[in-house]
Amino acid sequence: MLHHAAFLLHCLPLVMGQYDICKSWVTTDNGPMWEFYACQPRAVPMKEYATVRVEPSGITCGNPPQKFCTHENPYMCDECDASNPDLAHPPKLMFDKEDEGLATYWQSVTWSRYPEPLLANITLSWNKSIELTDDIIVTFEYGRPTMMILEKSLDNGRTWHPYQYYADDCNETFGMQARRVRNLSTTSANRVICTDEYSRWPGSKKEKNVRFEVRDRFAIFAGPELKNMDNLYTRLESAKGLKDFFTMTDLRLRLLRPALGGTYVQRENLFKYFYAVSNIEVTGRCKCNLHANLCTFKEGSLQCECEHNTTGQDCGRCKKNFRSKSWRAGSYLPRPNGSANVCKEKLDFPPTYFPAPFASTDCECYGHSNRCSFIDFLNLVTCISCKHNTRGQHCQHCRLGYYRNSSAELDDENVCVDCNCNRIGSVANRCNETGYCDCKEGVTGPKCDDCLPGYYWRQGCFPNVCDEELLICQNGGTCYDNQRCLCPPNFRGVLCEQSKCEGENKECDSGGGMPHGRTRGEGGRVLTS
Ligand SMILES: *[C@@H]1O[C@H](CO)[C@@H](O)[C@H](O)[C@H]1NC(C)=O
Ligand SMILES: *[C@@H]1O[C@H](CO)[C@@H](O)[C@H](O)[C@H]1NC(C)=O
Ligand SMILES: *[C@@H]1O[C@H](CO)[C@@H](O)[C@H](O)[C@H]1NC(C)=O
Ligand SMILES: *[C@@H]1O[C@H](CO)[C@@H](O)[C@H](O)[C@H]1NC(C)=O
Ligand SMILES: *[C@@H]1O[C@H](CO)[C@@H](O)[C@H](O)[C@H]1NC(C)=O
Ligand SMILES: *[C@@H]1O[C@H](CO)[C@@H](O)[C@H](O)[C@H]1NC(C)=O
Ligand SMILES: *[C@@H]1O[C@H](CO)[C@@H](O)[C@H](O)[C@H]1NC(C)=O
Ligand SMILES: *[C@@H]1O[C@H](CO)[C@@H](O)[C@H](O)[C@H]1NC(C)=O
Ligand SMILES: [Ca+2]
Repeated sequence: MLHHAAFLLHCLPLVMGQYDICKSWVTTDNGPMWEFYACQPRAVPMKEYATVRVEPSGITCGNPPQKFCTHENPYMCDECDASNPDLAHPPKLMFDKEDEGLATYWQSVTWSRYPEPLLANITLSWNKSIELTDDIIVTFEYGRPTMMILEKSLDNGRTWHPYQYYADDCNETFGMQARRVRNLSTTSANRVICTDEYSRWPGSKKEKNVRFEVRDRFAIFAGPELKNMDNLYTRLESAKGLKDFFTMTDLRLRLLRPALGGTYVQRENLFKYFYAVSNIEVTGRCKCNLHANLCTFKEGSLQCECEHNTTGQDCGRCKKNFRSKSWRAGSYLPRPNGSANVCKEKLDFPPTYFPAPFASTDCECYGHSNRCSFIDFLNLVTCISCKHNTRGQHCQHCRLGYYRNSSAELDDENVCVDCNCNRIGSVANRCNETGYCDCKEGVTGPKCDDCLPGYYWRQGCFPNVCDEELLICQNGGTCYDNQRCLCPPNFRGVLCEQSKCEGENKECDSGGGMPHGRTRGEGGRVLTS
């Protein structure tokens, strides 16, 4: 029976299939080998791994001991005393296990300095990127704040971004229209909104929770029951910034105004205005870039147990000697097992080029070569036989006649695009970073296959002989293909500007313009330049 239970426990994650295994030993036509999958750690309550800071100093009640009362009954009062464990309300009570019926909570001082605002920051830091998988739920005792901002940081607290605004009147408080996450669409799923849902007093009496709605945002893609996870995972991979929206290293609650219990602050009883937080629930997982299914808490910090020959706190790098391709995060796609995008070992270095300094240096060729050689007198390692039209020490440049596709990754096989310059119109098959070729005189267009105004194309661009603007055929001549004027019989010259009756052709009559015998031989001849 026990054995059976253990077996079930082991199998459960496989049945759920939410990217919980990183590799499996499979038998193929070529014998047994590892097959790799995208994998991620399980979602867990993350509050247990956070360090918390409450600011400003002196905001926690009880030092000195202080009276506080409730909104429901302003005569029902109690005392906060930091020196008495039964009456103290330190920050750690926001993270303890709640016994049923008896809430333990952090509590602030009361608003005795009204009308100066009562401000408090509660900052949770993980010193590690984590990804939310469920709603953040902050539980307030004695009423929810009427004004609050949830902020997050992605860089261990160096920069902060608003995550959600909360107010009983969003427009008045933050100049934002009140919205509901449920009303967001696929294109606005990562929009930062202001909501009044958790801040109005009538609801505040019974309801204690303030939420950051992760499930509702997921539901925009996966449907109300989160049944269509395929669509969610596809979106997470493809929609810009969507994954990052649910990622953070730190979270901060900026408490800006406590519950008022009505429309106005009663100056004569400021003892009933304060913040009290009994729990902060943050459900998520370590971000391991889909390269680990385990995350451990060692010496006070979270660390992915990286697979796929990756390393780093978030498995964000390839291990040394596994950098024949540049690092890539695993992908949720294709469903159901995703792509592992493992780091590959660098292969077959020509042994003759293998002196000691080489081994300690990387052969990084962005996947365009797996061979390097060591150049002794320069003391550097360089890729050799770069493929895919690349060149350079790390195959990081494009060969002459190719240009870098700026929207493709450096390790993309198609990163170098043929300049494809017109052979006749261009000076050489060479182009700049945006694919523009160097054109000969009179030629234009990205590929040099067009003529500038005033030029016509004929195995290259030649200046117009005639046109409609500057080089107009005269004396009734007509312009043919910009190349020549078709002149009336009595005129000649490039632009038909010369009368045949001038000079020695004295036999022409000046006014006539009809062909005479003398000119018959020339009849129909057109002049070209
Ligand atoms: C809370 O944090 C913000 C930055 O996010 C800072 O500007 C503000 O001064 C802090 N407030 C207090 C009371 O420490
Ligand atoms: C944060 O994590 C890094 C990497 O694990 C560790 O080196 C550093 O000491 C940690 N910092 C703090 C303040 O815990
Ligand atoms: C928002 O507030 C401004 C002034 O504070 C007001 O002019 C505007 O009508 C308000 N908008 C809404 C939707 O209430
Ligand atoms: C959400 O959408 C519903 C239906 O479209 C609408 O009645 C409601 O006013 C919207 N709520 C908010 C806060 O925008
Ligand atoms: C590195 O990857 C290879 C397969 O590419 C695998 O056989 C090996 O076990 C991996 N090594 C580590 C330390 O994960
Ligand atoms: C996904 O992984 C499971 C478990 O390792 C494996 O049995 C299954 O064949 C894989 N499916 C695909 C489509 O690769
Ligand atoms: C550049 O790369 C992007 C992304 O791979 C691709 O969609 C696009 O077609 C490429 N452009 C050219 C000119 O090859
Ligand atoms: C490439 O050349 C074109 C045409 O001369 C120019 O418009 C473009 O700015 C150039 N691009 C770069 C990156 O120099
Ligand atoms: Ca508690």
